[in-house]
Amino acid sequence: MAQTQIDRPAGTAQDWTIAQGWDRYTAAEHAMWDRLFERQAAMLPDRVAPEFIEGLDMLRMSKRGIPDFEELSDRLMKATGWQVVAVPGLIPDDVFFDHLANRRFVAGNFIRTPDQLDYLKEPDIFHDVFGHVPLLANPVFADYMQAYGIGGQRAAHDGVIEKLARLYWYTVEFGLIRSGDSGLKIYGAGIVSSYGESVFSLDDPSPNRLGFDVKRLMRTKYRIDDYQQSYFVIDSFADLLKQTLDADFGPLYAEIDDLPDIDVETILPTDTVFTEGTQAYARAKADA
Ligand code: HBI
Ligand code: FE
Repeated sequence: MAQTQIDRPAGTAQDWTIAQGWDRYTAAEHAMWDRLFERQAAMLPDRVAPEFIEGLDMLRMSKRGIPDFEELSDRLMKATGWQVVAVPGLIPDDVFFDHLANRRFVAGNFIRTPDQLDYLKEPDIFHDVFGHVPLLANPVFADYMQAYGIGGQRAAHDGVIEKLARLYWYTVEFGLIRSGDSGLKIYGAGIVSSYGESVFSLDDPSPNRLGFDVKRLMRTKYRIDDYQQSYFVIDSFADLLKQTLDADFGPLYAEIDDLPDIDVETILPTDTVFTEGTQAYARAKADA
């Protein structure tokens, strides 16, 4: 996440965007999208926040094949004023924040190959579009993403960007939500786009499931190489937006600046505990 320097590849615009090149996708690439889509669509209805399914429907994402960003942006623009633009891969933090602050979501235009079905290092179009875009059709979540971008633009120095990246990680990428009486649901794009983690994050006894708290999240380390050891549960998207906007980031950093980082599996006395995880999965992996 908090990166030092990436060079802008030839052929990218000043803002790192490129043409999606929808006409260039092969039949095999479209088939890969359909395969991933069908696998997730079959298991998500009981597991995902209803707002995600509403977004999928509103954006007509069940249409076969890799979505065309122009068509997707037309629909999204009508719903919440967001657009989807293509980039070649990870882009520098400041450029990323600038896009979000202007309600543009950046998505990789490439799709994983069959040997990368369940794990890849750089986010591909399935993660970026299937995982992230449906919730951008929700007005409250759409505002949260923009607020994050604006917060990022203000977060000049590195230590602070790291804290902000943790908030993004534990909400936008790996967040859980309490959904009425129906219990915990997933909404984070990293979970929603992952077959294994869609099950693990909700059903496995291994990870902790803890109440959301902005300052706590900003101090919590995270892992990028495997399933999370702790997930954080929000009450609603409105509450997520409110807590972040109220915090206004600035004063918040000062408050937590002297406090130590929190390890991935720690439960604090002040945490709201939905599940105290066994951590059996992570320990078995560590011993292997
Ligand atoms: N670039 N394409 C892309 N996608 C991301 O999710 C992304 C990025 N650059 C930076 C970044 N995320 C994060 O480091 C920020 O949230 C801090
Ligand atoms: Fe992502």
